[in-house]
Amino acid sequence: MAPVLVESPNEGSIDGDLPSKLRANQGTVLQEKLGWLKATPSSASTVEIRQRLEEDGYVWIKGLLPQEDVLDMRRHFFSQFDGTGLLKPGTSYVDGIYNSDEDVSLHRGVGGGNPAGEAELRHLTEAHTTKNHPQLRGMVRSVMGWEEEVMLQRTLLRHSVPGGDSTGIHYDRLFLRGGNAYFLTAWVPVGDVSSIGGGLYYLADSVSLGEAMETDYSERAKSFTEEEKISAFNQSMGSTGYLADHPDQFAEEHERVATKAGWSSDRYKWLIGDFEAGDVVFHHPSVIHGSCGNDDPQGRIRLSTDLRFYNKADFDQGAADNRWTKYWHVDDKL
Ligand SMILES: O=C(O)CCC(=O)C(=O)O
Ligand SMILES: [Fe+2]
Repeated sequence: MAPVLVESPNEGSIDGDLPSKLRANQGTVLQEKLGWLKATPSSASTVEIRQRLEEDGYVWIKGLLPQEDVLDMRRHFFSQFDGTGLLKPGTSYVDGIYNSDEDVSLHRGVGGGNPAGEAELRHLTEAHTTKNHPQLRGMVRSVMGWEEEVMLQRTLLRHSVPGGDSTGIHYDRLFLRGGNAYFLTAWVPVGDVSSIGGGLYYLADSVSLGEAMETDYSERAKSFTEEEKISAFNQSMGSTGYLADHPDQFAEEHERVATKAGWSSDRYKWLIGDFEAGDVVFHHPSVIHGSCGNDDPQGRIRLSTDLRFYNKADFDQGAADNRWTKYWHVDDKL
């Protein structure tokens, strides 16, 4: 699909023109169902940041990490793809511009399918330098009020190329049912990501809906084996573990639970943002989200990482999902 050209507000604000539509795999979301995510400055008080996370299910913190550190990682990541045809010839690593002569299906990364092979898999898991950033770790502790945090080793680095598939709609608990403790996700764009450039989009006010879906699932899963109960890929889920590929399909296929939870068809608003290098979005285990198709007007590859944190006290008591304490692998079925 040709890129949709829009004036990008790139201010991380709720103002600015929304794109006329958003692509998400086989579906599109029209402007009337779109809205802007709220942005919070990194100087906001802990009380305010906690309030955003509690009320909205996410808190998008502007400029938490020094931009140069994030851009160094982007530069390093793409420098490892020399000879793979991924980048447009003559462009720089840090820009990460996709070589549109390439067959999209060869460069799906983790965000839009599986990596092309072992070499790419190695690049995806090794080139990871923001995860131990002190500002990031400090923010996790202060938002959550934890003395010490544990980051799960299964950290993902996902690149999604223009025209490729995007991450289906889900809430994170679906994939981390192997522990009851609260965990916090940090989604870190590694480079700027425009509002139609493949970033995350969230269903507004959806924590309670995610929780209702999980309760409904537990009832349906009563007769499953213990192993099946915690798997997102069990007999009651799709083959990908996601709830849906795109927003309309989500609303149609989950209407029964949504109606029971008091949702009417006009309530669905999908929130997007113009993310910049240095921003971090933290989110709740039950907030419903996915990533949109990458139609970036400049052809930039969306690169991001997503990290999961538990309170060390919970972790030590065995209340975390220990299936995620190993590096990601293409066959790990998580
Ligand atoms: O980056 C993506 O495509 C998906 C990330 C995600 O779902 C998350 O951070 O929880
Ligand atoms: Fe997620």
